[in-house]
Amino acid sequence: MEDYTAKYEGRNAGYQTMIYDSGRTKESLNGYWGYGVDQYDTCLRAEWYKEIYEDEEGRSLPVDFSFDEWPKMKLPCCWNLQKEAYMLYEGSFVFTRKFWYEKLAASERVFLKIGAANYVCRVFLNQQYVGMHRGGSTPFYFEITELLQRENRILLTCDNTRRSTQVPMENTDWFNYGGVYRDIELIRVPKVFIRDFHIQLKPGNSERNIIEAELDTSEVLDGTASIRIPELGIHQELAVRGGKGSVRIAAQPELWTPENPRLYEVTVSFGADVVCDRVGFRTVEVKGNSIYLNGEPIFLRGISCHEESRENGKALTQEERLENIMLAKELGCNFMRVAHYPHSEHMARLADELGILLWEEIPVYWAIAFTNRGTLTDAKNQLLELMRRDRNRASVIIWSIGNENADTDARLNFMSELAKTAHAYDPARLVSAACLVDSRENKICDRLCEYLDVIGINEYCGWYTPEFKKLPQMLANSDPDQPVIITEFGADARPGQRGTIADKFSEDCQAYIYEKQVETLGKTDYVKGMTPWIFYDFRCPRRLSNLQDYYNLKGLCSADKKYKKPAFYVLQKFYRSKIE
Ligand code: GCB
Repeated sequence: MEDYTAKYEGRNAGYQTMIYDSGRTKESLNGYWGYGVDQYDTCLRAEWYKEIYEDEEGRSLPVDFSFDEWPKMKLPCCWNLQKEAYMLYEGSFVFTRKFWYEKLAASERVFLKIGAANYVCRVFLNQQYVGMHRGGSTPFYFEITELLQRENRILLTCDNTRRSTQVPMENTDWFNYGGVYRDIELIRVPKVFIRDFHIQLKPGNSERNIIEAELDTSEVLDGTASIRIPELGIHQELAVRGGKGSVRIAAQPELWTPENPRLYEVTVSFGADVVCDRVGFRTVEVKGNSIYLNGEPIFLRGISCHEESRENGKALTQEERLENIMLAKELGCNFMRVAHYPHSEHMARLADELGILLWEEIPVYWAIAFTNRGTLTDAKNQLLELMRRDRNRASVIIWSIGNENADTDARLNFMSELAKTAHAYDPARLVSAACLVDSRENKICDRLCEYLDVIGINEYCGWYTPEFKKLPQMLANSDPDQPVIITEFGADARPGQRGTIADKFSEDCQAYIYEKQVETLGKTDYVKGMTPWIFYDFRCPRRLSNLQDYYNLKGLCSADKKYKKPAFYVLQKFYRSKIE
């Protein structure tokens, strides 16, 4: 039982090692990879990646792997859905393939990007350990320039074991899919390249006529970058000093809104490097109990959503994402809470294109190891990776630092630090968390609120809290200083199951609870939005009744999204009434 992982603990990819990749050409390593189910982590223990087939004297040695003859799996995917035998497997898989590399420019540098792998992923290239990443839902990058040859063997170990110190910890109310489930890509950049770029409408500027941009280069040097936004007639120079530069540009962009999701092509160049992005300009702020988008008060007509489909688990196709947004629009939404962990970056890009505001969240869920420093480092890193990935997305207006965490001292220390981190990194967006109601006082009273711009509240009056009247009482008892979004309410309903309003798991009971909820919440001034739980039914290992059959049935739609339950129409009617 030697500590076989110790030698693989260094070289962690994190938010600091991310590179700006928007508009860059990417060479896909998706496709068929050989794989082995490595339940005992023998690849790491026995260093398979070194591919030692002979001893020093040339005598052949027995090996326990067959990299080139292994069965193949098409990555990215969730392994659980590739074979029945892998459905409930939690542990390590080894993935490997070969690829060719042709150097195109003498000084080019090459990065490997993995969009997401759940949860610990280690990367090996040509018999060398490259590095590791922790966190199941954010992208990570490694520079591999020095290790590349003409023919390359890449090997990934991916371990989705649930652990008490991880983020999330062992116990969640969703399925723990395993796999390398987002794109795997190579990115070539010039020797000196744009490492990071951020652009936005200056917050707090009531005229909305100043665009701010900042840029980091890969080396500490001086030079001049240029920013072009042709549709605004902008061609602006930006002075780089010591690898950093920022600029303010007078401009009058058409503002991005859900109704008019106007995006502008932005091209940035520095030396031989060019990146580009499609960016919307808008402001979001809070004053008193209200939320303002571009200076106009807004009610957030939302819905919560997991990143899941019946066929593909978390590895959604672009069509499935599009379907989700279109269905949310049909419901009358202008807002989605993409819970409880970062969804794919393609989701935020689509939301930008199609006009849906987003609440993005990290999986600081329930009682994680709040006293563990390593856990805080991990959570902070996931938060910063998410923010760095999506901070040019106009659709994203709220960063959520967690969900349903009991108000203890340890949690307050942990999460207030996350809130401060989020505010410091991105002062232009709102920071929130989905908080619990103080059940003893039956009111909104959470010490974390002081650190938040918007208070998220999960309440299940009519469902887990059987007495519905507790909801109006709770709302009357509360006097929050900030706007409140009811981030969860809901009830389970098995698709097609009819009954009385008192019959749990019937559509009638669910629809009735929705009616009572929207009626009550709609009358409460400081409630400035809601994201009921949840869009469609989802796989959940905690739901073992015969009716549930391992699904959480709080969806407004069935898991395949083909069927809308009556509660869908209740919410739709309410949202329509909100569009004045
Ligand atoms: C909650 C959690 C959510 C669960 C939901 C439920 O409060 O935030 O993750 O799935 O309740 O259905 O119980």
